[in-house]
Amino acid sequence: MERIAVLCGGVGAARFLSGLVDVVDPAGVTAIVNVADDDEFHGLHVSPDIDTVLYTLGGLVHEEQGWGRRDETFNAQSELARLGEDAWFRLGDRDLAMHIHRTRLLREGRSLTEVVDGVRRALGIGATILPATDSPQRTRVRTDAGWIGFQEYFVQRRAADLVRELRFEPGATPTGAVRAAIAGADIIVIAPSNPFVSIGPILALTGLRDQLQEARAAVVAVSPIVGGAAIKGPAAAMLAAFGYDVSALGVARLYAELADAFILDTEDADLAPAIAALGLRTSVVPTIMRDRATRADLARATVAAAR
Ligand code: FO1
Repeated sequence: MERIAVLCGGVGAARFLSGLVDVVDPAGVTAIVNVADDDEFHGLHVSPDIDTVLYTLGGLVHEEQGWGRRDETFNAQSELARLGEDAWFRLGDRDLAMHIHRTRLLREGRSLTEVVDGVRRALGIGATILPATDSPQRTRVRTDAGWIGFQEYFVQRRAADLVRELRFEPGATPTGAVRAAIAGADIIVIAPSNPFVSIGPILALTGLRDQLQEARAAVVAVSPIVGGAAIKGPAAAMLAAFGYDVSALGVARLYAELADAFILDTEDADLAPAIAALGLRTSVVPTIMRDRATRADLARATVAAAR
């Protein structure tokens, strides 16, 4: 059984993982998931990227939206708003059960790693799902309105501000389980997630970048940018704001030191020579994950690129 560790953000990574567990033994797959998007709402600990991965692999996700539960209702949220609570971060009734459960266990002293593993088992998921860290590591975003929290930037202000600077709570360390997954992996994948706010916090964990560089496994990165646009979210705007090409080549430059191979979309085939010139093996394949078949094809191409 091949052991595959995948560095993950939310929606793009979750869709990628759903294809991966279709084509390899899920028991060999470990998702290492960003937690710098985590925040507290109504006194509850919310872990958006972790939950997106859990709901997707558990078959519970709202497919079109990419996050949250399908068949969701928002009765509790309406009542909270009636009581004067902030309601800009929409928490559904089914989703709330997850946050209540997680918050209770964290308050009782369990680690996020333990909590997520319990949920994974309850949802019948075969792959291992690891928070990248059990330390607090929240992203702060500097905009012209000053420093704000990630969800304030992303959801409340609809990612409309120009991002001047990003900071992750310092001192966060990868868990022992994350370090072991990277050390033991045959293949390491950087999922098609935002390089700055999803993969960036994982790479910022103490010692993690060095561990990846020293890993015996091939590292394969999948571009989240197709035809100069992000499939979802503010990755394109952030590439521009930080002075990178808004293209798969811009992403490849960010990962050139870490990765051995790079997967880009057929639409961007003309960028392959420039990416190869960075020292990366390139694979040009369809990367837009429309349905189960295209997700599985992308996963197969990614595994093949590692060999
Ligand atoms: N994204 C939104 O755009 N609006 C929301 O109201 C919202 C609520 C929400 C609740 C729980 C959850 O797990 C995720 C939620 N998201 C929402 C998505 C999420 O915050 C972002 O997609 C990620 O943080 C970016 O990876």
